[in-house]
Amino acid sequence: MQLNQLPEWQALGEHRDEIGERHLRELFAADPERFERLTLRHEGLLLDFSKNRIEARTLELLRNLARACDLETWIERMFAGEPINTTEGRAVLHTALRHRGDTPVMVDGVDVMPAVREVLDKMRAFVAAVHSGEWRGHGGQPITDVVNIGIGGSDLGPVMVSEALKAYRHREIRVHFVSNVDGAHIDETLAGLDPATTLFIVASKTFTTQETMTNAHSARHWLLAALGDESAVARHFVALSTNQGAVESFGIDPANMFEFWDWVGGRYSLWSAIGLSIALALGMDEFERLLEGAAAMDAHFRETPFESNLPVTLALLGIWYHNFLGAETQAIVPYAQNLHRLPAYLQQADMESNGKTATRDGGFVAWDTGPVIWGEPGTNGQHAFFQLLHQGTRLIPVDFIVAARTPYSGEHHELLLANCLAQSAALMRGKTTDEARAEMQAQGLAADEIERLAPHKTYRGNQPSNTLLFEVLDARALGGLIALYEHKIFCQGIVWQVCSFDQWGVELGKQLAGRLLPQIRGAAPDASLDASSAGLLAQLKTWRK
Ligand code: G6Q
Repeated sequence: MQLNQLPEWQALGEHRDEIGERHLRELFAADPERFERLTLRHEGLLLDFSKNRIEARTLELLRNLARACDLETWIERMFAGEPINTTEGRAVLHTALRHRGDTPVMVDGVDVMPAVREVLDKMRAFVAAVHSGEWRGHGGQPITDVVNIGIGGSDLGPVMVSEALKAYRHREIRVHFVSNVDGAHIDETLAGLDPATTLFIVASKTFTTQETMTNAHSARHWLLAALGDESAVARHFVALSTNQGAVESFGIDPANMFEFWDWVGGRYSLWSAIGLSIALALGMDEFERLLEGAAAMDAHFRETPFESNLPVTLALLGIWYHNFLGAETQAIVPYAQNLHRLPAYLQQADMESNGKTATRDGGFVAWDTGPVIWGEPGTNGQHAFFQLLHQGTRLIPVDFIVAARTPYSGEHHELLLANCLAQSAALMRGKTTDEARAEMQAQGLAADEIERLAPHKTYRGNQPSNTLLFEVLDARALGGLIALYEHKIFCQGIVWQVCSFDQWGVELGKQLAGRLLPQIRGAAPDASLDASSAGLLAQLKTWRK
């Protein structure tokens, strides 16, 4: 049945009309136990969702909707390895990559766990060899720098995690990431490196991605120009891929290929061999702790009733805002500088998964799907876009992410914590015009000045947020955090009736780039080009002469 025809959907619409714009201040004043009732815990994570525009009844209705959408069955179908990526005919089993213990995980009647463990063992041995200096470059020198060449899912997860956990990094090895086909990225990265001590990881599930292959060939050229011997490639290049034939054609020894499988989607692949750069940056033990944290979140997601299930709760809150209260975006604001790539990572995870209009059964949606995800670390965001959150016209739910303890300076951390708590409180409470007036009176301002400034000093408040408070954001906790968002996105995709696991929307641009490239290189213009593209091409040709 169409989602918006479900009685559970319609009940939510009626409920929205009933509770209207009830202010969060009122909701807190009416219930002294609101915090206790609207918090959930999992390991060293406390999710405070009390600053949301919801009442007990809202949650009940949202859970009814999730049940009407068969969410429980879909969760089981994913974990059981069913081909729920229907447009590509694949299972969706990133959870198998972090599965612990001896129980099998079956895909098409085959237990995938022995192969998963074999690749983890191979990664462990390789990381140890690089870290100990046993793995040497062509000239016999140990490796000092690793360059991961990949894009999208073969880049964003590894960069985000390596940055997030850099307090725990391996001090001897520097890890760099090159993704953009813009020559600036690879040229600037290689400029500071020594070919004799540099190892390249070519990370590409398909091993056909234009940007990655172009960068990999440039890296190969740079290496061979310095070392002058084709056989150097074997000591300076490894591959992470599902495509052994293409890896061999590039000249990489299959012994130096770390395999993964088509049931691992690109944006869910940091848990696979694609995480090799993370393991080299931090050590294999840290990488395994990341997997363990994700596995613990998987177990929580699979086994916990909706009432206390963290991913389900976050997903349903999002549905409330995006489908019933008109919010179009979701801000992700980590109060942790090292999580500076988390918003970009979640942008891909969420927007590539749920930015869809086709329904699973081949129709089109008549409701909003994936929100725009954006954000920056606090406190920096406070000095930039928070003005709009506090006094703009839009409803923007915010996820605040912060840890009680960090390995960094304590005094700075106290300030960071105070700011994080202050922002969510300010967004929730706001400041009435009367309160603004009273403040100015206390400051001794003249009456006409008070009236002139009062509107500008008024904050409407009622801006919702979640706070994800961690005891500490180490590898285990980060693994759990990423899995939490993965599952949140999964739940929303199920409710919105889209296929969250494909990304057909990125193909059209690739096709057009393929047609335009020969014209950029000098071929005659294609008469079927639209006037804007033809005009831009003509100007480019003049300026590039
Ligand atoms: C993610 C997408 C996409 C993909 C890149 C890189 O889910 O599939 O971001 O990861 O296009 O693809 P390759 O790993 O095949 O180079």
